[in-house]
Amino acid sequence: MSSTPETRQRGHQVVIIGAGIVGCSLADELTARGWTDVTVLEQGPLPAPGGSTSHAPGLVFQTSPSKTLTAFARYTVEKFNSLQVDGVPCFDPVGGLELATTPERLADLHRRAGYAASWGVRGEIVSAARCKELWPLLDESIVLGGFHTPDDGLARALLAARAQTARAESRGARFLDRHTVTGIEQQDGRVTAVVTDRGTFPADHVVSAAGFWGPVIGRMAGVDIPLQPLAHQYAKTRPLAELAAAAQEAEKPILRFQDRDLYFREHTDRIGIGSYAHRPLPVDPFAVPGYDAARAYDMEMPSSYPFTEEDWAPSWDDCRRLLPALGEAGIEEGFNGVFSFTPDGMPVLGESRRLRGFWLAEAVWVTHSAGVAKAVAEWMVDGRASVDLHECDLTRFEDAQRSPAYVCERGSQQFVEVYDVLHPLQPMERPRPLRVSPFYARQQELGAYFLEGGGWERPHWYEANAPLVDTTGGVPERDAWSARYWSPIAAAEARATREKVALYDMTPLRRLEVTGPGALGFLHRMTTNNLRKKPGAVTYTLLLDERGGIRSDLTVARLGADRFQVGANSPADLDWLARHAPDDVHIRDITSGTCCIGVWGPLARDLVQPLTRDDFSHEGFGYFRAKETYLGHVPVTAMRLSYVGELGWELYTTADLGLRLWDTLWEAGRAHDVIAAGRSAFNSLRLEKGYRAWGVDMTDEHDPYEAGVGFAVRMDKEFVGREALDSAAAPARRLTPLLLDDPAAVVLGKEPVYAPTAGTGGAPAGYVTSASYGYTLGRCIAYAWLPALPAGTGVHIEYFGEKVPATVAEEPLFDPKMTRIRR
Ligand code: FAD
Ligand code: THG
Repeated sequence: MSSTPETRQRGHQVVIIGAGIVGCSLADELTARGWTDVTVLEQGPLPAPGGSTSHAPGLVFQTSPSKTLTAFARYTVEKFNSLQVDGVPCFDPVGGLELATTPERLADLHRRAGYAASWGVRGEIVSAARCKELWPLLDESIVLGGFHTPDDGLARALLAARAQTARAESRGARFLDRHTVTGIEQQDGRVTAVVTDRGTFPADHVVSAAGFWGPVIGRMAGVDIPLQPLAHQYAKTRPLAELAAAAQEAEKPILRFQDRDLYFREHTDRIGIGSYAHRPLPVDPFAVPGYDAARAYDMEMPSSYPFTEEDWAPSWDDCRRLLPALGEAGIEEGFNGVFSFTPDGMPVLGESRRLRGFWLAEAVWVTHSAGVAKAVAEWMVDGRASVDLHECDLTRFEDAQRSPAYVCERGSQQFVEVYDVLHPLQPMERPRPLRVSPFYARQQELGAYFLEGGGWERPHWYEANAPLVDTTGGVPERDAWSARYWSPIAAAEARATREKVALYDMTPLRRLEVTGPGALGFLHRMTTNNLRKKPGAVTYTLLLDERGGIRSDLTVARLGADRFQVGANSPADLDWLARHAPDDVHIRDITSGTCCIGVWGPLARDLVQPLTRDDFSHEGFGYFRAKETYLGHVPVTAMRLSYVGELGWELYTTADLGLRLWDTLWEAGRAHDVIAAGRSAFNSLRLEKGYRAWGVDMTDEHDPYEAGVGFAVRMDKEFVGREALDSAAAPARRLTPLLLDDPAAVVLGKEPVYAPTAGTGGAPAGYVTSASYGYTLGRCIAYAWLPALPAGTGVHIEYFGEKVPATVAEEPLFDPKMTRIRR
């Protein structure tokens, strides 16, 4: 191969840092795809180099609230089931059993059974007696029930690493142990080589699969890797008389006792016990040495610290309570093993924006390792993975979420909460507040109930609106779970928006400024709708990838000939656009320096018009138009659109003038009974209008037609993804609106949906994406991915194990003629 810079940029020379389970799996997946020029550099000795993989007890519980994580785990199980070394299989499908000893946990297990069904994992809720059958050592008198997943089990992580190493080597990969990476070389924003203590290795692509050493490798590359290493206790009992006859390494299901933050597995006649019950034990990755043969006598592995008895003691009592036989045996050995935690508990994957060719495959459990490796290999080779990765994409962290202080605090909290019963809306408690809009003081005065998203404090409702609550029974009572992070005030705020006017803080909505002579051509080519409109036009349009999958939905406002404001979703949008932008286009994230208020409701025009000399009439300021004007003293960019489906405007200004804008609107609104309204009402109103939320209702796994946003696609122009849509088959599945039959019933999202004619072998036909009570409709709305079903079809949604009847509805559910918005 010639080594001119041009060809090198397109080369496939890969260096993987780290030969733990992730590095080895990735070498296998890359070489399987024809990228065979792969070098794996490992500081420790193979085959047990001393990272987290070297002592992982290998429990694989596949079920997770995340569809993507569950898909990773399912692939890992499938793959490890097919691998063996010298006749020893890499996976033991002993099954999994999660126990409930409290009613809250039992309810949560039903919810987890729902996730399992939604994402395709076999599992059933079982009685305490059945738990005892599966695990005879249990004291079933403290058990209320369990969740049994027969396809879960034990991964032999080191063996699986070896099996995958052998396959990768047979295709040309090389594994070099005792090579410590000390530097990453780069030129013009691309990686060029990896430096080790034993020479330099040229590379077109470098993947950091260094486990909890990730931040150290990141620093060499100038890239933040937001993970926190924490030690976690694992211990083995002495041999148990009850297991003396054991012939296998393990026979009983892997066991979780989440109520006491414990898990268990068999090691032939011993029991292995892991605990998350102790205080977080953060470890500084910069202070952890690599494997050192000379020190191996006092430190077996760099990732294994001495057992701290005092942290173990309280858990031991819990262990004996659950498994009384342990009392006789006692603990033989234990250690504090280190692995990675991220601020949101998800892996960190993808190519750095700062350094092209530098990839991360970090913070990955054994459970997800093969799935992650497959996805990253697809991403590197094909430009995209076959599953939606937005929850794992390293770009998801905002600047304010990458400080070491934040990463440590949140990572430690993830450790604490690993087994907690977590409500889908439950925010972390610290560090808060981190990001606040300029209206924060006013929101506090109005009694805002804040939740957190993307580091932002976001009002969900305002106690000040409590007097507006309908006490005549208009809003049904809720079960205890769905009543959390909810208030009937949301209903009142939704009604006030439909009847009068409300202010919504839209500041966290991501805003990009796109400027330059090439801006129009660039945005037109990158997105699906027609953007060749005069300044003043706003367009709803889609970002697709080459395969026609929805990367995002955007609003693009043309504010000047060469000046656009883009309303976007995740930080990945900025990354994607910046990657594709030619030199004459400049893209800037202006979210933090600006703010936005949505003024929506039938009285919005009466509120805003007196504040400006500009014409805000329907004729003077049409739907999906933008104007730069003044409201009182405040320069604003006004856009006439509304995610809640009412007349009104999004009003943008700079952060310094935000408070003044709020006060101006508030004063002018008094005459119209203006209120401030929160996200809870907002989400209800947008679902009534059928507006999709990217990342929840649709992702890059979906094309625009099945997602119901085909109206934003213009096939008479060129755009990224067009070819794929040309050949797209008629959609077999659709994002389908459901209305729950019982006006008092609610669901929350991610529940399985069963349809009479679809789904096989008792499997669900699909799953819910978003759900909210529709206060105007008087029914709960649930959007679900389902096979095409005619309106009127009866289905049922499983909520905490209960079958909740629902009916396929016709879209949009509210104001189909758009009479409320276009007037
Ligand atoms: P590692 O296995 O740590 O591999 C990274 C490699 O990179 C290391 O070998 C290291 O030597 C190498 N490296 C680092 N820096 C350099 C450098 N500068 N130069 C060269 N090489 C370098 N997960 C589960 O799914 N189920 C479980 O039951 C489970 N239990 C666990 C119990 C304990 C006690 C612990 C500690 C972890 C457990 N985990 C479990 C987590 C799991 O072990 C890890 O998430 C996983 O092994 C990480 O794999 P990895 O390949 O990313 O990292
Ligand atoms: N405001 C702005 N930008 C945004 C959003 C926003 N970008 C990201 C996200 N939200 C985009 N989502 C939508 C979804 C629907 C609409 C606007 C943004 C919408 N749709 C109308 C409809 O479907 O009938 C109009 C579509 C059209 O006329 O083409 O209003 O909240 N600034």
